[in-house]
Amino acid sequence: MFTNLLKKSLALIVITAAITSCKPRGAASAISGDAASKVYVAPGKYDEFYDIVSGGFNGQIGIYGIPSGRLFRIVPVFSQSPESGYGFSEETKPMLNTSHGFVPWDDLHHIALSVTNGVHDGRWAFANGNNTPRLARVDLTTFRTAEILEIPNSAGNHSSPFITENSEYIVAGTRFSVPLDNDNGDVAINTYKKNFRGTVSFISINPQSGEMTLSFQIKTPGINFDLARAGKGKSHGWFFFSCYNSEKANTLLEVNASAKDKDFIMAVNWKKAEEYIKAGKGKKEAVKYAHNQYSDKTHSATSTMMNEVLVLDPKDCPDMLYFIPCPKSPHGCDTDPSGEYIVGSGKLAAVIPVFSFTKIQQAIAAKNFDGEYDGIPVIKYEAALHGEVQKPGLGPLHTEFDANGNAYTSFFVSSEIVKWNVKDLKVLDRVPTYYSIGHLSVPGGPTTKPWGKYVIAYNKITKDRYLPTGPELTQSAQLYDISGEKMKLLLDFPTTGEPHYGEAIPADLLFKKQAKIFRIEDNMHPYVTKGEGQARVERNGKEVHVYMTSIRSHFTPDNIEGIKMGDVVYFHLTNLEQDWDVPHGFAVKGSNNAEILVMPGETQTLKWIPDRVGITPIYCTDFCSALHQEMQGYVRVSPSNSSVPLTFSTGKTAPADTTKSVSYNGPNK
Ligand code: CUK
Ligand code: CUA
Repeated sequence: MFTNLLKKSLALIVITAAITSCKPRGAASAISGDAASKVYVAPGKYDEFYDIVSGGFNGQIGIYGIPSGRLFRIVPVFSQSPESGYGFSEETKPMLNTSHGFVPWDDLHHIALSVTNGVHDGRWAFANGNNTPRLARVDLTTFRTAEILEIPNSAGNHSSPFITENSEYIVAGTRFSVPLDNDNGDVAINTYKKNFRGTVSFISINPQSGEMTLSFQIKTPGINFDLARAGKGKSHGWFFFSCYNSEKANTLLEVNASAKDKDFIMAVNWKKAEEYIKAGKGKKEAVKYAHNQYSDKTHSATSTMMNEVLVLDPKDCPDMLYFIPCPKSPHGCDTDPSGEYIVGSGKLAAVIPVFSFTKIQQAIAAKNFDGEYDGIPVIKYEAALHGEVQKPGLGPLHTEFDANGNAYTSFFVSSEIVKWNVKDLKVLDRVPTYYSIGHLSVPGGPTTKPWGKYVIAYNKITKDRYLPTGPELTQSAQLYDISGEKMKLLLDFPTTGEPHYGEAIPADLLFKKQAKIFRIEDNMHPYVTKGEGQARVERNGKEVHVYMTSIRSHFTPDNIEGIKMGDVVYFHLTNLEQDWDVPHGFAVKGSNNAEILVMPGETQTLKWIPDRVGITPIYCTDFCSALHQEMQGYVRVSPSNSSVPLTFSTGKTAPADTTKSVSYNGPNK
C-alpha cells in the first residue's frame, strides 16, 4: 500500500522532472563491466579519433581524443587567448577585425569538417560565430585559425557552417531577421512583419587553399533560421534549413513563436541559384564586411574590408526555394547518408517527421502545394513526408546517423538518445543522458560514410556528475558504444565552454600531416630576425622596434636601455628553434597585454607602452629547458627627456660601454 503510494508519487516526480528537463529515470548510471577497457588508452598509446568540438560561449574549439575523452588543445577562433597571444599579438589582432571594429569574442556553435565525395578529407574545420556573424576556417595541419569571414545582411549566424558534399559551399543562415544593411533600420520594432528580412548566404571554398568567398546571398522572409544540412548523393545540389518564428513575432517568442502548429524547413536548390547568378540575376549590393586571413609565411594576418555582395531575390528566381511544413519549432534538420531522408526535429513536437527527397521532387513537379508563404511555394506536408517516428521522446533536437541505416536523435526534455531505423521509423533503443543533451555526434555522422562506432552526447547540465566547483559546474560530454544493437554508456568527460556540436575524425587522417615547425628560411615576416647576429633595436620617432631572437635558453638582446616614457615598444620575437615542441614564450612586466607564445621558426610581436621609469624585467613563459628560469632580461625605461642612448646587448657583463653598442642611426625608413 505504502509502496504503491510511493511509486505513484515517484512517477509524478519523474513526469514533472521530465517536463522541466531534468533527470532521466534511473539516474544512477549503470555502465557495463567492459566499459573501462573500451575507453582506456594506455600511456604512450593514441586515441582512435580526434574530436573537434565547439566551445560555445568561449568562442574557441576544443580538441579531444576519443575514446579517452582527453583534452589535447584549445584552439582560439573568435576569442582572444592569453595562452598563445592570439588576438593579443600584433600579427593576430587583424583576425578579430569586423565592420564593427575589433570584436574579441563570439559564440561558436557548429563545426563542419571539409569533405571530398562526401567523406572527411582532414583538411579544414569550419566554425560559425553566432553573435557578430562570422565564419572561420581552422587549418588542420597547424590547428590554428587561418581565416575569418564576416557575413553582411545577417544578424546572428546560427544556421552555419554546414557543408556540401565536395566542400563547394558552407552556408550561413541568419538567426535573427532584421532590417537588412541597406534598409532603414531606424524603425519601430513592432513593424517586424513589414521591415524585417532574413538571408541565407553561400560561401564558396577554394578547393586548393580553402579560402572562403561570399559567393551570393538569398533574401528570405523575415523568419529565424536555426540549423541546416546539405543534400548529398541524390539530393546533392540542395540545402535544407530549419526555420522557426514563421509567426514573425517580435516579442515573447517563447509563446508567440510557438503559436502555429507548423513552421518550416526551407529547401534551397543551390544549383539553380548558381544558374541565376550566372544569368546575371544577382543584384550587387553595397555592404561592409571584413575578410581576415592569416599567412604561415609572413606569420601575420591581414584584414580586408569588402564592400559588395550579390543578392538573389526569390521573386526573380522561380524554382529556387520551397517551404516544407515541419511541426512545432524545428531545431535540427539533418540529412541521412544516402541523401534521401531529411529529418526535422520539432522541439515541441510529439513525432519526428522524416521527409523524402524523392517525394519532395515529385510534389514540386506535380505542384502539390499548400499555397504560398511570402510568395514562396509551400509543399504539402503529406506530399513531402516519408513518415513520422511515433512516440520518440520529448524535445527532439538533433539527429545523426550510422552506416547501417540507423538514426540517433537527442531529446533535451526527456534527456535521452533514441535510436531508430531510418526506413521503417521504428524505435530500436533508448539510453538516458546525464543530463539534458543538446547535440550529439556520431563520427562521420553527417557524411555519406559514417565511421560509426560511437555516439557522443553534448549535455547542457551536469548537476551531480562531477565534483562541484561553486555555482558554475563543468559542461560534459558522454561517450556511448553503438557498435552493437543496444547503446552502451562508456564514459563521462568534462568539456570546456559549452560544446554545442563536434565532429570526430579518424586520427589517421590528421596524424601524419601535422606541421612540426615553421622553416626559418621560409619566414617572410617583415620584422623577422634570422640569426642572433641580426638582432637589434631601432628607433623610429616614438616607436621602438626590438628585433629579438630566442633559443634555449636566452633572448638576444636581453638588456635594452634608452627606452623613454612616451615610447611605444614592439618586441618582434623570432624563435630560432627548429625542433618540434620547443616554443618560447615572452612576457613583459606591467604590459597591458598577454604573453606571446612563439613556435619554432615563427615571429610574433608584443606591443608594450611603458608606464613608469625604472627597470622592467622580461622573461620566457614556457618551460623550455633546464635553464628556462634563466631565460630573462631587463629593459631600462628613462624619462622622456632623458639622453640615455638606445643600446642593446646580450652577454655583456662589463659596465655598459654604451657608445659601442648603439645601433640607432636615425629613423628606420
Ligand atoms: S544548437 Cu546548441 S544544442 Cu546552437 Cu546547434 Cu542545438
Ligand atoms: Cu624559453 Cu623558457
